Amino acid sequence: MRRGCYLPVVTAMLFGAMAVPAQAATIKVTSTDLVFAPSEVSAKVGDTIEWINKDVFAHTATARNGDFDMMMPPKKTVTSVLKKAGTIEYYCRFHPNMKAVLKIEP
Ligand SMILES: [Cu+2]
Repeated sequence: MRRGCYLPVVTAMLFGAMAVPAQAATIKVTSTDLVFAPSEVSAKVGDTIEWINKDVFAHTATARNGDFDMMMPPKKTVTSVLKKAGTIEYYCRFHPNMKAVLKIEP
């Protein structure tokens, strides 16, 4: 009698697993007083980086190898999904002393 109930539940679980890749994480990088924190982040391809700018001026997260160039308006949060593996040094184009590293595993 309960047999009919199982199939839709199992199907929903399977689709859910496919829609959301396992272990995808959201990692926060905060810019405060001209400093990226944490200054070194380990992530994986598919993870999302949440760039949180707590300063009253704009920053960028600009990869030295050209992989990304995120603009962070003052007091705003922007997100990007990591697409390529590698160890990427990045900096702020407006404040070149702001530097940090993103280690992205495949
Ligand atoms: Cu800056």
